[in-house]
Amino acid sequence: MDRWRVILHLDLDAFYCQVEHKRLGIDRNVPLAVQQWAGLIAVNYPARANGVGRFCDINEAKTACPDLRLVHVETIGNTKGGKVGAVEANKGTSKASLARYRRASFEVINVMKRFSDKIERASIDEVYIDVTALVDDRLRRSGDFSDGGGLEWSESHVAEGAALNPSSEHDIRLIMGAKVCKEIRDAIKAETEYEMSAGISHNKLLSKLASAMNKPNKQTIVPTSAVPSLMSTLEYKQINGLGGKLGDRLVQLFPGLKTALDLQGVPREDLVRGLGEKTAGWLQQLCRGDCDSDVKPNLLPKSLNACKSFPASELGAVKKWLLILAEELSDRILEDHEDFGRTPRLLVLHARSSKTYEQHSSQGPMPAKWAKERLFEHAMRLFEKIQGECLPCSRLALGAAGFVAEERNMKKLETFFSAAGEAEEARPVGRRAAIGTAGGEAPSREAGGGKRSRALDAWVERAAPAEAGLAEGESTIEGAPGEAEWSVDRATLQEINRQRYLLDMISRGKGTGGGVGAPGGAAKRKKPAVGQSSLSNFFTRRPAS
Ligand code: DCP
Repeated sequence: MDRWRVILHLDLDAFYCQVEHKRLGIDRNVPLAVQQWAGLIAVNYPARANGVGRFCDINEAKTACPDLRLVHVETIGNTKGGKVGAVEANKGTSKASLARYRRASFEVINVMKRFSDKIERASIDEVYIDVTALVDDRLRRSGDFSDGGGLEWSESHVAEGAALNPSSEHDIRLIMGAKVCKEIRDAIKAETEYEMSAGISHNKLLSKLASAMNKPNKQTIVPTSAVPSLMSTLEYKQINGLGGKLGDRLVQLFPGLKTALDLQGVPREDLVRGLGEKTAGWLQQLCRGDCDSDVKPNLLPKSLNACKSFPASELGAVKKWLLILAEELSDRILEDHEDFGRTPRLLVLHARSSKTYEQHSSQGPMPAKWAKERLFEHAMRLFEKIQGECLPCSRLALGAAGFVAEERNMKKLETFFSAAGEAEEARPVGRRAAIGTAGGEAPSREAGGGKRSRALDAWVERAAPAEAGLAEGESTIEGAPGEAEWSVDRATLQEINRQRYLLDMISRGKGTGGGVGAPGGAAKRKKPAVGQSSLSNFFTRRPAS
């Protein structure tokens, strides 16, 4: 285990409930739950104390806690006389919209960005932050902690049964990480009102386990000395990645084993026989509390999606849902454009057949205008191509992908990504570390001028559609299509990849101009120099709508 790293996992407590408390001005001590149709999807801690849980139906919840305030998630749709608008929640005619929770999530991220530029959004309400470099800086500036003197961790819990050793340099790093974590949580509380629980450890696996140990609104440190006892009680299915199909396979292969420690005892050859060499090695590491996965900065979503599942439906109902999905996607594209100045080049449709349960996909150029009517027309054309295979249909997902930045909006993106770097620069000992989207490996920092241009060309040439962000949906879209199915031409894909490269450079704090990578200092930003002419053509060459 790399015990030099310090990784935080922050998780908003009863997130949707907090958003509704703030939006509606409801006191936080009032029991509250967020409802979606007949079920509860979020329950606040006062309601939990009264026996309300996500498993309750509305009547059970009301019986257990008569004072419970129920707030329905925002809904979108409900076509009336051809018009679309948000009206009464009705599962048959409308869909849930997460817009207000997504906005709240970005408010929180905006505060976090001031502290670190290595932030990975794991879901709408949880992030990993790699604060290793910040901890280095703080320790360097704060002097010698070799005797642990002056370091305080009373604001943090420590995993049960473990103790911090103030003369261990690794534990000192975690204590400093805990101080940073508390600062981040305090700033978020002060600026957004939202409360979070957090975990502090040396890797993503342990910090995620830690953040759940003392909820709500508390933080927990897991030092390596806690790992043996933690693994002896931890049900392996609770480990990130072992809850789903792989977990089921493990139950099948090794019935009777429950904890991570139990799995540690399985001979390697048995693991290899059942799961293959690679998975077996990875699993053995996980069961020892080890995980070398990096925090992958991913603040710019690669695609925007609107999805809906419904009972088996014929064409009439599919049209109705597509109109509603088009409305939601239109809002999301406009909001994204406002925030980041990007333009999606592809419209992607996934539809699931209720007969075969297979998902089919179809995609084409994004219309130039993003009004819901235009998206709907284009989506219908995409659906017509695959309707033979997916009618009756039980699920639709409409997505925007293949984003490019308009030249005039590059600045907007640079500003978005430079927030963390500039905050650091303002401090006496600054640091500008890499930040990136979760894209492919872009050419190295040292590359400059013509060298970088050649590196760019090579990278573009290598890039497959997946690297253009085309095949990766948000978690709501499964089964992304393969390369052969993409109906856009190779030139468009190459341009999208070229754009991805530029965005990647910007998002890594390298700017787009010749001053990129000046050692030890902020990147000077000039107008894009790389691929300038083809980019200019590209900006003016919008697809026909
Ligand atoms: N959510 C949802 N459907 C689910 C589970 C959750 O829509 N089946 C939403 C509502 C939650 C949010 O996602 O507020 C985050 O989910 P979490 O599992 O993190 O739970 P909470 O944040 O609500 O509570 P906790 O404090 O236990 O993390």
